[in-house]
Amino acid sequence: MESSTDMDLGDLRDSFERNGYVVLPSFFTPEQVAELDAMVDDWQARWNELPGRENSEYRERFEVHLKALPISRLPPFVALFEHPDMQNLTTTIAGEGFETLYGFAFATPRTGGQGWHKDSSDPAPGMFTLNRLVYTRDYAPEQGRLYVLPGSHRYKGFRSVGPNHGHLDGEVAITPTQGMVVLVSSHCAHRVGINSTEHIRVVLNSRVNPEKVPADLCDLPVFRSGLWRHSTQTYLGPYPERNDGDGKSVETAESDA
Ligand SMILES: O=C(O)CCC(=O)C(=O)O
Ligand SMILES: [Fe+2]
Repeated sequence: MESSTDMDLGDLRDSFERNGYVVLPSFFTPEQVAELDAMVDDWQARWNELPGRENSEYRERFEVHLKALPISRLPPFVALFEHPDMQNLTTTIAGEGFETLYGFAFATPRTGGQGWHKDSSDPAPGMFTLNRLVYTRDYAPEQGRLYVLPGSHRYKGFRSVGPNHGHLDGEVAITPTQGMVVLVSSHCAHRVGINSTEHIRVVLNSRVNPEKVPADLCDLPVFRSGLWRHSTQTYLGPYPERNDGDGKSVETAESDA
């Protein structure tokens, strides 16, 4: 895993521009995430009564299964993402004048996960929403690693069609640990591995936009198996083009080994 803890902020920005994501293990201390971490146990205990389940077509097509818990107004969530270190980090990647959008806790139970996707489908440089992911505890790989595809933010969609949870050449697997922050461009392909344990896996995500990026950029995510519109909950069909971003078709498919 590429660790960015020791990088200075300029290197961090370069790494994000090159790869589409950065990983910062132990960005927060256990104490800083303790209050939010206690909520994970509470959600586990009350799982069946929690709202936030996904649309069933969305779940089946893209093999995304989770509950999106709206906790972004809770004081410990706000405090975490407004921490000066987080603000500084955010400014480094998204620039001064970034706009805070919305936040969730995404919880995946047994059989849950998220198939390969980009949260936005516009490939223009700088046209991204920043996913600011925070994990409040160590997770076993079997609870679902985060997979990212370095450099995929620089071309449209996916270079091949294939299984939602298939292996892609060049993928990087990240096992979440307590206090880890991962910043992922909405246009960098990522997936969450299927949870094969009885224990839920929770990620906190607070999204921000660089200045001038439309607030609804993530209304049109692109999955490896097609396009979706969140606002109308509709499937828009398979992704129309397979290319390298220069309009040339790509011959070499990613493997599904
Ligand atoms: O759960 C994760 O590690 C990634 C979450 C994700 O894909 C997202 O919030 O856009
Ligand atoms: Fe995502």
